[in-house]
Amino acid sequence: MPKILITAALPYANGPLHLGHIRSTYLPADTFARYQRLRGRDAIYICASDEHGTPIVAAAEKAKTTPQEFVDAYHEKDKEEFERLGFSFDIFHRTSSEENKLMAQHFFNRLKQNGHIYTKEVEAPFCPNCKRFLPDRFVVGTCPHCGAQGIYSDYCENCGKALHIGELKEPKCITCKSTPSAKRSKHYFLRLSAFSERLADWLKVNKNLQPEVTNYVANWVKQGLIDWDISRDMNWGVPVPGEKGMVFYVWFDAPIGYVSSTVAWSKAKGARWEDYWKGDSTKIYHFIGKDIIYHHYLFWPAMLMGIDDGFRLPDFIPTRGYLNLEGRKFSKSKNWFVSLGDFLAEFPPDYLRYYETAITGYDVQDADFYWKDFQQKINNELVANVGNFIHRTLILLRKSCDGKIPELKNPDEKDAELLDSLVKARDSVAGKMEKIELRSALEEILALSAELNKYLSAKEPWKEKSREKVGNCLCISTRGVTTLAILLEPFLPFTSRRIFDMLEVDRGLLRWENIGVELLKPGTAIGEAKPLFAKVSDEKVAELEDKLKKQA
Ligand code: B3M
Ligand code: ZN
Repeated sequence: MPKILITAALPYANGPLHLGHIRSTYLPADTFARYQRLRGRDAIYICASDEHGTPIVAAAEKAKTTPQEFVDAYHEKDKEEFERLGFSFDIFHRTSSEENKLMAQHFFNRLKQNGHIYTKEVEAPFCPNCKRFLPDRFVVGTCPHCGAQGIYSDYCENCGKALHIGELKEPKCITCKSTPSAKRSKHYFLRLSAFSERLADWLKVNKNLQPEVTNYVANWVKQGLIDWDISRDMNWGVPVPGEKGMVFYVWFDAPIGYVSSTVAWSKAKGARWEDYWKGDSTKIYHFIGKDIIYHHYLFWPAMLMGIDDGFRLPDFIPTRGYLNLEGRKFSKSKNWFVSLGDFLAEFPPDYLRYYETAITGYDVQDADFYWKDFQQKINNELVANVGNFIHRTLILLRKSCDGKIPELKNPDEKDAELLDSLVKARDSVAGKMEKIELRSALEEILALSAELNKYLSAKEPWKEKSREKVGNCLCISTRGVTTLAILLEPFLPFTSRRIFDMLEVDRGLLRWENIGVELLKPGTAIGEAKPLFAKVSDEKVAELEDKLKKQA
């Protein structure tokens, strides 16, 4: 079995996490990682905070603090919020780490040795008023490709293209709004254009990539790739070896952060990081949002090809779209957002995990977060289907069997059918999980839960006179409960553990192979049954809708 390396895009340590990032990236990656571990595979889930570049410096300046203090605070905050959602990173590291500095410089030195990096004098935007160079997000203007306004100078968030130095139209300094002048400066370039053919080939042969994405990335390649400026005239970042006042562009050292964070993890574990990054017995999955396609489908693979150091190219780059809120774009500046903290003050983390998975396909479609839709899904699916079945089973066990697991004797046809359904669901859900079809796997689990509900209702153990029949029904239903708990673990890890705890089953038995298996011997007493979920009330929904409108 190959090793599995799972990464999620590194969040900039420059502001609170919002529900959109969770949906497109961290949640699907976590669900997938948890599934792989349940199967007993050697899977690691790697993330870090992205702490360099103008996104950080500009935000720190605005907050009148230093970049260092700023990233220290957000690194801790993000880490804590991720933990509250149950994201099971094997490491949540930092791109400002020593490991990342060394790895970024290693990439640079080798790429240079291999002839892929050269220097060139460029006319760099310089603010005469602020007396500094204005890289990337220090300048806003109009996209030369699509005409969108208010665009930063390194990337157009409207058309998705990476922008190059001097390309932005009508540039303005973000601090003083004056028009920058040009000042000559020496920059380092990666010969991206020289990789065009290899990149085009890879986009074609790697059938794991989403065609809806590779189609237009291939088109970018066809239109001609421009060599990539990887250095910046500033002090915050990884220093370019042998230069003063010059650091790498944040997008040079950020993806390297995936590797260096694995290095940091491996040191702590006594493992070999190369086993997850190099050779044929590993598979690499980078989960991202659609705003960073250019960087992951072009820059990063070109770096991996150019370094020629045994690195594998990405096997999968699961790419998902944006999340809107009540029909409008999430916007911090317009106060149209729900922060993670706000959400978790009202509801358990598994509610968010459930809802966001239920509205997210394996594609770049945008989705919409509506409080009413959230309520519907929680009440009709989680509460009325899964919660109801589990609660009914445990209550009936108390009432009819003294809270002890009955024996299975002479199961009838319906009983046998149901036991068979558990095993069938295991294999079919697995098939979907392997393909990262998470929403459809979750739908299938809900369908199994509905079938279990139906079985329980049809059997009517509360009316049944035969002890044997009652016992069989509740024994099988309990097996349905443990099966649901295992199937749901990647999606609802907190709920799964609660179910196991309620039944007093050892959490160590939360393993895929235990689906449909007898985990509780006849005669075992189960713990107290408490409802797993509570309904979301109409009043709560009205209050949250109202709060959003008032804050905007
Ligand atoms: N920090 C952009 C973002 O937060 C960037 C991702 C880096 S992944 C290597 O969307
Ligand atoms: Zn554009």
